Amino acid sequence: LSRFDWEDAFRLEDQLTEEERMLRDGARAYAQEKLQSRVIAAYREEKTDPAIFREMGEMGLLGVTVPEEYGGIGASYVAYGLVAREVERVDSGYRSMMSVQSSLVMYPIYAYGSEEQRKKYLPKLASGEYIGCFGLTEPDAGSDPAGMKTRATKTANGYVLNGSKMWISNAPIADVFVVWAKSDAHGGKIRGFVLDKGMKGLSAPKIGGKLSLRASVTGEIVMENVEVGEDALLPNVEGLKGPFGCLNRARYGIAWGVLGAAEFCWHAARQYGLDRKQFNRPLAQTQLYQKKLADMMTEISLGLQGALRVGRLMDEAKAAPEMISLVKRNNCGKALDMARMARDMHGGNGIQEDFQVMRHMVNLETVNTYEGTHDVHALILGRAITGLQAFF
Ligand code: TGC
Ligand code: FAD
Repeated sequence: LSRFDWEDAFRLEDQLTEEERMLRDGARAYAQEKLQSRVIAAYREEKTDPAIFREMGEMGLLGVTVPEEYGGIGASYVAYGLVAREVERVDSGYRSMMSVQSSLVMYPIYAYGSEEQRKKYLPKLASGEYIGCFGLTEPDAGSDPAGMKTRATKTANGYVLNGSKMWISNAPIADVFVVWAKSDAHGGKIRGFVLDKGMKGLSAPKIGGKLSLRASVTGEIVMENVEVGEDALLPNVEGLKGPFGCLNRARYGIAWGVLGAAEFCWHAARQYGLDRKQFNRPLAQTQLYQKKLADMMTEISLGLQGALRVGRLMDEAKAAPEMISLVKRNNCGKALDMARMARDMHGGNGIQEDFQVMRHMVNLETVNTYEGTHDVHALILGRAITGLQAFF
C-alpha cells in the first residue's frame, strides 16, 4: 500500500492530464502572486480592480473551454473547474468575476450567437479587454426567472428593451451585457440579447453595502427604452433553456471553486492548531480539533471526486443538469459549514481580516444563494427523485 497524502487523500493529482495540471499550476501561481496580495484591502474597501480581467486574460484563464479561434484555449471542463478552485482559494468574488465572464457571457455568445457576434465579442472577452455581465435575476424574479418582467418589443429594425435586473455581478464595470427578456415577436418566449455599454437608456448602478463578496462589484441593469438592432439578438436559442444552459456551466465551476475556499480554511485551521497552544499543548493535539480537521478532509476529498466525475461527464457530453445541482448544492453547503468551523477554530483571531477565514465564510453565504439556492437545488433533485415538482 502507498503512503497517505493528507493534502490529496484520493490522489486527485493522478487523475488529471498533463495539460490540466499545467493550467492549474499557472492559475495557482497567478492567484497566489497577484490576487492574494490585494484581496484583504479590496474586500475591506469594497473595491474591484478591473485590471484583474486583463491579467486573467493574459494567463489564459477566461473562457478556457472556448475554442482557440475565438480566443479561448479549448481546454476541458475539468481544467475550467481546476482554475475556479485556484481562484476561489483566494476569494469567491474573484472566482465570480472569472466565472461570469467565462460561463455566463462567453459561453452563450459562443453557443447561441451568430458568427458575427462570436467574432465581435469573444476574442476581446477572452483577453479581458471587454468585461461582461449576465442579467437574468430581477427584483421580483430570483429563484423563479420565468416570472421576469423585462420585455423586448419588436420595432422596424430590431427591438426596444424595457426592464430592470438585480444583483448582477460585474454590471457597473461591464462593456458587454447578456440580458434575458420576454420577446413579443417570439410569442412571449425568453430570448437573449447582447447590449453594449453606452447604449441610450442603459445604466448599471452599483449595489453598495454588501457584507459578502465585497471584492466583486455587483449592480443593477436598468433598461429604459433601449433600442437595439436585430444583430443584438442571440439567434440560436429560445426559452429558459438558454440561460439555464449557461447556468449549468457556471454552477459546475462553482462546485470546484467553493472547495478551493474550503481548502484554504482547512489548511488555515490546521496551521493555527499546530501553532497555538492552550492547556500546555497545541490545539491540534486535542481530540475535538482533530475530529473537525478529519471531517473537513473527508468532505473536501469526497466533494472533489464528485466535481471531477461531473467534469469528465461534461467533457464527454454525458452530464445531466441534476448531477450539476447535486455537486453545486453539496459542495457549497459543505464549504460554508467548513468555513464556519474554521472561523470557530481560530477563536477570537477568527474574526480578524488577516486570518481570512471569516471573509471566506461570509462570501460562501452568497455562493450558497446565487446560481440557484441550496433549497432550490434540493427541489430540482426532489423532482428528479419523485417525478413531482414542488416549486409551486
Ligand atoms: P422548468 O419547467 O424546470 O424548465 C423550463 C425549461 O428550461 C429547461 N431547463 C434546462 N435546460 C438546460 N439546463 C438546465 N439546468 C435546465 N433546467 C430547466 C427545461 O427543459 C425547460 O425547457 P423547455 O424547452 O421544455 O421549455 O422551469 P421552471 O421555471 O419550473 O424552473 C424552476 C427552477 C427552480 C428549476 C429554475 O427556475 C431555477 O433553477 N431557479 C434558480 C434560478 C437561478 O439559478 N438563477 C441564477 C441567476 S445567475 C447568477 O446567479 C449568477 S451569479 C454568478 C457569479 O457571480 O458567479
Ligand atoms: P428568492 O428567490 O426570493 O429566495 C429567498 C428564499 O426563499 C431562499 O431561501 C430560497 O431558497 C427560498 N425559496 C424560493 N423559492 C422557493 C420554493 N419554491 N420553495 C421553497 N423555498 C423557496 N443573478 C444574475 O442573474 N446574474 C448575476 O450575475 C448574479 N450575481 C449575483 C451576485 C450576488 C452577490 C448575489 C447575492 C446574487 C447574484 N445573482 C445574480 C442573483 C442570484 O442568482 C439570486 O439572488 C438567487 O437566484 C436567489 O434569488 P432571490 O435573491 O430573489 O431569492
